[in-house]
Parts: sequence; C-alpha cells; structure tokens
Amino acid sequence: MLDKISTVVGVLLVVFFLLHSPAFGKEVIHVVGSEFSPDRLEINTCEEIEFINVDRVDHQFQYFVNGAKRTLYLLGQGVAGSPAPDTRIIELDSGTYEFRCIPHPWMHKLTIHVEVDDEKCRAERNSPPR
Ligand SMILES: [Cu+2]
Repeated sequence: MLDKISTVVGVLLVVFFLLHSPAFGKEVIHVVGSEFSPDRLEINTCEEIEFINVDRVDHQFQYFVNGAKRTLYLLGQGVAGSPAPDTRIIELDSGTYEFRCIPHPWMHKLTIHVEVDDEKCRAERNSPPR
C-alpha cells in the first residue's frame, strides 16, 4: 500500500516538474508598428516561438504547414479590455515558414527557419529544473 502511494506521489512529482519546467529556448517575436521584430528567425525544433502584439490593431498571420493553411490571430493591445499585449506561443517542425499578415499585405513577411531536432536542446528542455 505504502509502495503504491509513494509510486503515485513520485509520478505526480515528475509530471509536476515536466509541466513547470521553463520553456527552453523560447524565441520572442514582437509585432510593433506593423513590423515583425525580428523578421527572420533561425531556431531548433525544440524551441517555442512566442508572438507578442504590442500594436493597437489586430493582426492575422497566415502560414503553411505541409501545405495546410494556418492562421494566427493576435488582438490589438487594449482591444480585449486588458492592457496586456496579446500573445500566442507556437511550435514548428523543421522547415522554413513564411508568415504574412492578411489584413495588412504591406507588412514585410516574417521568415522562420527551423533546424532539425537538437537532442541536447530537447534534453535540457525536458529535464526538471535544478
Ligand atoms: Cu497585420
């Protein structure tokens, strides 16, 4: 009985640490003045990409994953009633992706190049915090 309880507690602890481990190598892209900053990113597959829209207008970014259209909506700052900028976190498989804003075709595109899986990067990301 005690064995089972300690096993359950152990599993819960591992799950807790996995869920709360800091995202390793999270790259941030700000959208400011209808520009991507930066507008080019080279990352590894284990890294997350966080979009932060500090503009007061909504943006709607379109990109393609294996030929399938994906859309990323970001509300303008203050639009949703919260003063905090709208953010989205995505992950991408290896490849090159181009993001274009549908309502603002004059915006320069964002290019993200994702390199193949980096074992070391992934191992660090999945290890519990020290
Ligand atoms: Cu836009």
